[in-house]
Amino acid sequence: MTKNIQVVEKILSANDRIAAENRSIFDQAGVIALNFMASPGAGKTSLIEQTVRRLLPVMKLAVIDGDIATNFDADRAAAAGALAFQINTGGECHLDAPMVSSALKQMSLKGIQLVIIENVGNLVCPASFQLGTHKSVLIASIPEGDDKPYKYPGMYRGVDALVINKIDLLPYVPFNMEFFQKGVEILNPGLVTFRLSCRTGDGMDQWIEWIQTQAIS
Ligand SMILES: Nc1nc2c(ncn2[C@@H]2O[C@H](COP(=O)(O)OP(=O)(O)O)[C@@H](O)[C@H]2O)c(=O)[nH]1
Ligand SMILES: [Mg+2]
Repeated sequence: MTKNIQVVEKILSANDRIAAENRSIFDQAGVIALNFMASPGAGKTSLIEQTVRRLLPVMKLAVIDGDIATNFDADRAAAAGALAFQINTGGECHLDAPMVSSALKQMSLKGIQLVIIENVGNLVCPASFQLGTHKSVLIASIPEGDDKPYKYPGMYRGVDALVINKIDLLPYVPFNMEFFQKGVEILNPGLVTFRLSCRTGDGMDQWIEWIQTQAIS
C-alpha cells in the first residue's frame, strides 16, 4: 500500500516538473493556455468551435486536442479556424504534461495568443495531472444531472472557471440549478461561472468577454 502511494507521488512529481517546463514555453511565447475538462459529450469541442469562431477576428488560437482515438475533435477545431494539433493518448484516460510537451515540440506558437487544450472526457483522472496551463475550465452540462459536483468533488474543487453548457435543455431535463450551484459553492466558493448554450448562443457573450480578458492579461 505504502509502495503504491510512493509510485503515484513519483509519477505526479515527474509530471509537475514537465508541466513547469510547458508553462515556461507558454510564457516565453506570450501565450495564455487553458485546460478544458469535462465528461464525454458535455460540449468541450462545441465550446472550442464557438470560441474560435467568435475570437478569430481579434486573435489567433491554437487547440491541442486529447483523445483516446480519432482526430474528429482536432478536425472540428481546425474547421473553425484554429491551428489544431491532435494527441492520441492510446487508451489513457487523461492528458499529462509529457504529452503536451511533445505536442509543443511539433507546433509553432508564433502569432498565437491563446492555446486551448481539450482534455480527455473524464471527470476523475484529468484533475490529477497538471499540464502547465494558466487556468483550468470545467464544462458541465445540463443532461449530466445536478448531482455531479457532489459526486466528483476533486474536479470541481480544482478549477478556475465553470461553464454550465446546454441551458437550452433546461425545459426538457430535470435539473435543479440551486442544488447544483450549492454543491459547487461548498467545493469552490465564488467560482467564476457561465451559463450558456453552444447551440443557441445564449450566454456566450459573457464567456467570450472573460476568455478575451484572460488572453490579454
Ligand atoms: N442541446 C445542446 N446540445 C449541445 C450543446 N453543446 C453541444 N451539444 C451537443 O452535445 C454533443 C457533444 O458535444 P461535443 O462538443 O462533441 O462534446 P465533447 O465530447 O465534450 O467535446 C454534440 O451532439 C453537440 O451537438 C448545447 O449547448 N445544447
Ligand atoms: Mg470533444
